[in-house]
Amino acid sequence: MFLSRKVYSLFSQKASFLLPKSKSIYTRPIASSLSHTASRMHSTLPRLPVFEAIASHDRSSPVVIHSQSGRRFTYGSLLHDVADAKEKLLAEAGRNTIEGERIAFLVENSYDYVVTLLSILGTHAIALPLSAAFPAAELQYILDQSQASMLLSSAKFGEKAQQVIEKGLAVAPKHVKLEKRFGAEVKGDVTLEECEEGKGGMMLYTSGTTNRPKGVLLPQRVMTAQSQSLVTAWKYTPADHLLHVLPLHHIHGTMNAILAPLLAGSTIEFLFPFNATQVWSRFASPFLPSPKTTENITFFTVVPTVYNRLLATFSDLPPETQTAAKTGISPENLRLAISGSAALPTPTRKAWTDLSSGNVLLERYGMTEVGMALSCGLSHTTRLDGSVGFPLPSVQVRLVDTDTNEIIQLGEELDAAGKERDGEIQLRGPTIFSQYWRNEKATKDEHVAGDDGLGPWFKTGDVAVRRIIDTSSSSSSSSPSSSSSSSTNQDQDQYQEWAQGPMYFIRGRKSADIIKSGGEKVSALEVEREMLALPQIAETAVVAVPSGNWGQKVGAVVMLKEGVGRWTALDLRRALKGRLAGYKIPQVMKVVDHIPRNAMGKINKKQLVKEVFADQTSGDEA
Ligand code: MLC
Ligand code: AMP
Repeated sequence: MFLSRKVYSLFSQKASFLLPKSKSIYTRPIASSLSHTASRMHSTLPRLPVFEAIASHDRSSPVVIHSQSGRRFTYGSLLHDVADAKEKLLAEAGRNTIEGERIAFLVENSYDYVVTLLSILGTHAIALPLSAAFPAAELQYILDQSQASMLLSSAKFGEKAQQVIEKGLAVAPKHVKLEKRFGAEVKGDVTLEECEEGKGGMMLYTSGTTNRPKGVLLPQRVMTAQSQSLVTAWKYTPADHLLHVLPLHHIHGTMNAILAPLLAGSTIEFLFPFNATQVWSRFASPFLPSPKTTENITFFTVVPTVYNRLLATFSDLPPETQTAAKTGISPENLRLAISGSAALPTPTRKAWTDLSSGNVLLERYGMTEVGMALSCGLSHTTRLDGSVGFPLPSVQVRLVDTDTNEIIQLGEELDAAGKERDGEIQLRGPTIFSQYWRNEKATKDEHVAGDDGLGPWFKTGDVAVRRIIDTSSSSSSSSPSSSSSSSTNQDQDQYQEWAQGPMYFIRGRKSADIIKSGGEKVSALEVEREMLALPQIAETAVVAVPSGNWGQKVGAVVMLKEGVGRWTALDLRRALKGRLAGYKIPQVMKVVDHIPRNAMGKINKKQLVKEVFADQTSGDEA
């Protein structure tokens, strides 16, 4: 099956600019750029939509900027570097094809990361980005479970990669140290060759209802559908300049903040790891009396914790930076500020609106398995407090009553007593993942058959209500207490067909075993598993403790083994370091004599957290 036109047709009206304008095969010579690496005279890439899009953008336009050093790279050099990296990858593999193989990589947030990701897609392999912040044990689990054939590393993470593969793996992948790229010297042409859909894509590991993370396979066509949906909805353009502060082993940092901007020809500026003062300086910079750059940030997409941190540190900035930063984040300059991956607290939303003179955060809802599913619209009248908006283009959504298991039809949002009906969000369409890697059971368990012959639905485990709200006026609000949406004189108050109709409001998750801390998903079962391996712990329950700054904190209720003396949260954190990623390690711990269980032996975690952590729900509120 040929990939290209079929996928495009879904979006042909709204995103027609994504199509290359002229030739069907891209052979235009590309202008030279400052560089050190000479590219091959003639190289090829498969005609995947992402490469067609990159090839169609202005070659001199910046694709990546390293914020700290100011180094910049163009779309022209990107295409050549990717083609070159693809050839080198195949040469390292020593095989004609690595289609469908998992190629893991440890590369810092940079131009090199973008080149590496795309070069893997260029071979029709499956790109598996890893986080260098993970301890070796977690990375080893991922490499084993995915059966990765290669582990690519940048110079910065060469040692870490070596340490990971040295021992403890069933079969070690081939370790390949990547050369630093400086932006290819563009000498010849890059030809896009017709191709079949292939077995390539991206795989991201996510924690969930099982005690070990699962590999979520996003085939190339799913990646295309997800990123095109976002380009249509949020109207990324070549004029957009995105400030990127998120990790790159998650859907938020990759799909929303790399692949979608690449499709549209936007600029991605990396400033990682997140540092609130540096981000404020960057927003402020173009508006200072002596600016370091004149390019203002137009697009920012982060988790609520990042907005909390920014708000908490604003008053520490010098007055001149404060004034300039406020201009930088005003609706006139920052076109779109998005919040997602966890619920946006009302005080955070309101404080940002006030500080930015009316830049209302756009909230959206997503998941590794599905990319983005729901989003408020560009029009400020559709950004309601507490709402995650409407189904994004090409996404089908239904709510299934959590009490009766009935589909909540449109117009049936209230029960007989007039109470709102909670429903599990179920999704289908071209943006949904294909499988949990080597885990048929989980894939099957998380889907439910449709009764219309149009395919199964993915059960997200998130619970929402749907409300019919009049968004036609700028004073719409979801509740009497919510701040009204102020419209701006920007080109934002525009009609978007997909952003109409009833709106969704997330209520929580079905499972108490999934915790969201600072936008990171944590499986309580996974943490319990590691804790029970410690010699001090007899029994434990890991729970979500409400937190203003983090959304939720990982909390542990612990029964110690007999004879264990004083054992504190610090001891626990120390013991788990090296076994679990830092954000999974409980931030708070309570030692108890007894953990109550019901007749079935189950712990009611929602109840337990209220009893045990009653005094922990405040104290770090934003
Ligand atoms: C870091 N730490 C955390 C944490 N992040 N603890 C709990 N929860 C978190 N999220 C711990 C570290 O282990 C470390 O502990 C200490 O805090 C400081 O670490 P840091 O690296 O300096 O972290 P910090 O800068 O504070 O990071 C906070 C953050 C980061 C909010 C910037 O967590 C982040 O980038 N979160 C976003 C994650 C994300 O992209 N999620 C999207 C998933 S996709 P110690 O003991 O070592 O000092 C998804 C779908 C969708 O959800 O809809 O988008
Ligand atoms: P992950 O598995 O890391 O991709 O996290 C996905 C989960 O994040 C979803 O299942 C939701 O529980 C949560 N999530 C994402 N966006 C939002 C949001 N805007 N509001 C509330 N929860 C969200």
